[in-house]
Amino acid sequence: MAETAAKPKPAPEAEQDLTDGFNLVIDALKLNGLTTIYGVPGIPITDFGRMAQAAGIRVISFRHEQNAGYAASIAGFLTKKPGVCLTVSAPGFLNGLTALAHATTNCFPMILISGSSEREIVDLQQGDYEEMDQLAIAKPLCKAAFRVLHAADIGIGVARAIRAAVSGRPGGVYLDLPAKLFGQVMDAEAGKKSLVKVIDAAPAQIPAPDVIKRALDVLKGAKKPLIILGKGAAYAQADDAIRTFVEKSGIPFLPMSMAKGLLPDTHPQCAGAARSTVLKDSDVVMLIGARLNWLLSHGKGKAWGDAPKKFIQIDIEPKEMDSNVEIVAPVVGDIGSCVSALLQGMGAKWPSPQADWVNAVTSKREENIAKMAPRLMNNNSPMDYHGALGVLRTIVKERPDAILVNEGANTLDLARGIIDMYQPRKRLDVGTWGIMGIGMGYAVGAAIETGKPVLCVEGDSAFGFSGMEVETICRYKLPVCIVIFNNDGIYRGTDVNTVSSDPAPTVFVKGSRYDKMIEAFGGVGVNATSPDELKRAVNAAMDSGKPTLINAVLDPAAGSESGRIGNLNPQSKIRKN
Ligand code: ADP
Ligand code: TZD
Ligand code: MG
Repeated sequence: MAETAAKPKPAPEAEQDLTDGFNLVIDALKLNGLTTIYGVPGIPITDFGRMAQAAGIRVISFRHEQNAGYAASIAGFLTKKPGVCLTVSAPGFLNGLTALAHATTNCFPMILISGSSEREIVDLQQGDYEEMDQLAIAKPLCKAAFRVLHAADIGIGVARAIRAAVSGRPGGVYLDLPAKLFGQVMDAEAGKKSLVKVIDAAPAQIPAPDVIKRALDVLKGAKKPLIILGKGAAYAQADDAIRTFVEKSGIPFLPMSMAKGLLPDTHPQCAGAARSTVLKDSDVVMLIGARLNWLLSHGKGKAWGDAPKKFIQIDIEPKEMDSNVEIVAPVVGDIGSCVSALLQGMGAKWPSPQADWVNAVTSKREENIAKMAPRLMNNNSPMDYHGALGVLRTIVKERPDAILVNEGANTLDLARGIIDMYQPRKRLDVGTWGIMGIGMGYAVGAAIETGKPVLCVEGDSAFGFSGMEVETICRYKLPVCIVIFNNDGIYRGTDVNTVSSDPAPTVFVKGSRYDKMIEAFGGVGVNATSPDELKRAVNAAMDSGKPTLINAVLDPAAGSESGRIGNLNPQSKIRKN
């Protein structure tokens, strides 16, 4: 009888333990310690997100891929491991691509993983769902781009992506995973063996002794030396070596924006408040993880004065040397190894720089700080930038481990100058491109990666680029306090269009209440009209850790066009109106 008959023996392949593309990608990421994914779900990666979450990967789901990408990029900067962003094909991929290019430009390690459509259809351009040759489009915008077609190659694909992202000069890597790959099945044991745990992903690059000697000789010959610390120095996490080197040398140092806090801005050698003086008057400049790009006026011209200058540069990228001016002592290697070698080469005694130079820098700095001080204490309502930033400056001083995210024009330039930083990698901002839109992505990434409270100081325009992610911040209950410097527009809220009823291109709805936005998602909204109110609201937010958005009402006339970079803003001399 049927029910008593012995069951047929299962076919050998059914007994076999199987895995597939979904599982292999998850296993490959986990094996390499990549345990957070920032992204937006959809075909073909919806199930992947669920499975990754079930496998213990933290999956942070955003409202727009660009913000997920920025979160991944800043995760890379903060951790030295590639931040992972996951998107769907064509439009999702393109949304993430801006962030991938941004990561590459800023030298942050990041991997953008995008699902893609069927190769056979894409290559014949037959109109597949979300058809796009993503690999070809990504290639010129990142450091490396790979596609995996066989499940057995997933381990190698992920390993190559990791290595490309973090070795040498860090940057963005694109990994293309076609929909069909996820479902490909293979033997579980063979799958496991195919995975690669990347060993020594970012090998130390040690400079030769003669290179170190050359650099120290130039430094020793200086009368007015200057050290410039860039975000590469912050990224390198060689904090102790850098601090010891700077202090032992006695040389004034100038931190670039995201290098602020590597040594405290209140350090006696900090020349942040004497920037124009040290650029102009120095005779030897040592760059540590900073490029001579537009942010440093390319190392020449008016900002650098007429006196001849010698440049020493420490960078992991050999091609960076002589990119703008001659580098008389190139030191190619990783900052940790280079600075340690310099320290060793300095020996037990190193001559301090000449007292008149150090004193000149110190007195300029004290003078500028004293000039600024009274402006920071005003309690004007509506607020101006100085009144509002004065209270935020004190709050950051009292909470030095909080992370500051900052974007805007005036809001950026003035906050950078006014808010002192005390610890490394606490200031995250618009970076090399001066990009608007990093705000909420960075806030989420920083909160997730560090568990620290995050204070975002945002221009009202800047905030608008990523504002919808306040829902994400509320959904994940992140300790993020957003302060919007609301001056009714881009640079100022006072422009008027005299020829039609349309508003001028730089202004927004007057008196907007951004604080209401976060209330829609259960967060705390506050409207602050004076520095006192602002201070109370920020402190309450930082104490409670509750997602908070403070609409800081600024005088619409307070800002200036393009903030501090008005010199880059072309203006017509033959305007008709
Ligand atoms: P900033 O904008 O702060 O001036 P940049 O982004 O222009 O800084 O420069 C950062 C530099 O640091 C890049 O040229 C990059 O190659 C370099 N860099 C990044 N990480 C390291 C590292 N670990 N060792 C040496 N150089 C590094
Ligand atoms: N788009 C992108 C992606 N990046 C940009 N930098 C810009 C546009 C141009 N832009 C700036 O350079 S600053 C800025 C824009 C639109 C906004 C400035 O207004 P804000 O700040 O409200 O953020 P302030 O305090 O009013 O100056
Ligand atoms: Mg504004």
